[in-house]
Amino acid sequence: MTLDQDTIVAIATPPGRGGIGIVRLSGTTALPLLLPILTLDSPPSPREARFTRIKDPSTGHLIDEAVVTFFPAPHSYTGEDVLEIASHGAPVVLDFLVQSALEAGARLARPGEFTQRAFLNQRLDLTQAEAVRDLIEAQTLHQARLAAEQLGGALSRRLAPIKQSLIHLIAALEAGIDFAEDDIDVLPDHEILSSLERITRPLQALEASFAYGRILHSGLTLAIVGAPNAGKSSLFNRLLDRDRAIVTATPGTTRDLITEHTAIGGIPVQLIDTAGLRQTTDEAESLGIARSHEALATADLILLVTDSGQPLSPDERTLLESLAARPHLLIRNKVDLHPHCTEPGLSTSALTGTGIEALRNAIAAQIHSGSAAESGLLTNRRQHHAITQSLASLAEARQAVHHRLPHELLMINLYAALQALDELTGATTSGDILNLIFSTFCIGK
Ligand SMILES: Nc1nc2c(ncn2[C@@H]2O[C@H](COP(=O)(O)OP(=O)(O)O)[C@@H](O)[C@H]2O)c(=O)[nH]1
Ligand SMILES: [Mg+2]
Repeated sequence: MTLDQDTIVAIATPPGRGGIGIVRLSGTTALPLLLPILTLDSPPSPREARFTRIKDPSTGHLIDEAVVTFFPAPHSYTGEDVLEIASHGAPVVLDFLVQSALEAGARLARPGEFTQRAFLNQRLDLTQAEAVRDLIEAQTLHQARLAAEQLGGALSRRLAPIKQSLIHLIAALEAGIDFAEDDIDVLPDHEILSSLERITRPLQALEASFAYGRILHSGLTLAIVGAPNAGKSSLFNRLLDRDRAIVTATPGTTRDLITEHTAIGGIPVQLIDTAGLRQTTDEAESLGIARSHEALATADLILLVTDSGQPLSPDERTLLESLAARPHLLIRNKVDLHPHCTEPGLSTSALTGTGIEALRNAIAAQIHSGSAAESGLLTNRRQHHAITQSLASLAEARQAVHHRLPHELLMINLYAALQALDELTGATTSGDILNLIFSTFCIGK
């Protein structure tokens, strides 16, 4: 993918009316293109906010007041000359600015093209470019913080020493191959294997971070299951902070899955209320129960709600045992009726609110468990794919050493492992992958 020389223009603020709207231009003619419609008596100094007026050159009429800021290359977001005009956020004014730039020779920016140029001018690597999108799309402050870390290069920094070790190994082996005739010792196998081990171990840790990074990035699903009348719908409403699901004293009220979104511990959570699990001859209810089982099978986290007034039923015991290997919480609800309940599990009262805060904390703890303040996580499939590819090539490399295959074959695996890491940050990526990534951006970013 190569950089084109066009100057691009787009409205950088969201569609609609606002106090301020910003039009952004990037490219060598970013500044001169719009000078004719501004009333500046001298060109703006670099990175200085300058007050100006916008006029229609054909009539001389004033249209708006604005603040312009000029960021000369290379110290700008894109690495090119960038001009930002902040006018009042009237769509007609913003359109006039864009139209004027187009008539003067700019072209409309494609979605994500500003960030794409930043990448092509090496202002950002690919993981950082993805972080720009994640930051814009963040639903919680926690996600924004994670994206900001990645924008700051957390993942690239974590990767750098691993990549460096791999390059070192390749260089050592290349030297061994090139100078073989000159009697330079090739690396002994055990040293190659221990180098491979030093590269593989941190990559495996990185790969494992995807389980948590994926949840941080996209949120998780939490299914509330249990026997009829245990208080599932009441807890669902409590966690949502509103009366969404119907609550009655009649068992079998909830017959379909009810799904709503909330955030717990800074993570977007898709809450699913389910039909109570029991034997029934009612057709609608049994279809609902089938859906409960599906939700139970696919949820990232399960709340098993039980009545604290009774010991666990045989069905509840079986269900609890089947959840042993999965993230789950056992809830003993209706403690307002049974304040002396000493059964294991989290005591709650969906009626009075007792224990709900503790439940939220327990859910947050489950979500964040085993991920102590790790930074530089893999947060999307593209990144995860690159790491698994690299690990697969390293495993082949290990096999090549074990089978005492010629070093030329080992090298092929090592280069493949390096290339996969390059793709993660975008060092040598094909245009197709790039287009795919940037096309998911919105225009003006
Ligand atoms: N006393 C008391 N009643 C509750 C509590 N949670 C739910 N209930 C009542 O139990 C009945 C069933 O509640 P519901 O949320 O519909 O249970 P579900 O069938 O599991 O969804 C309703 O009459 C609720 O008002 C609680 O913590 N304490
Ligand atoms: Mg219900």
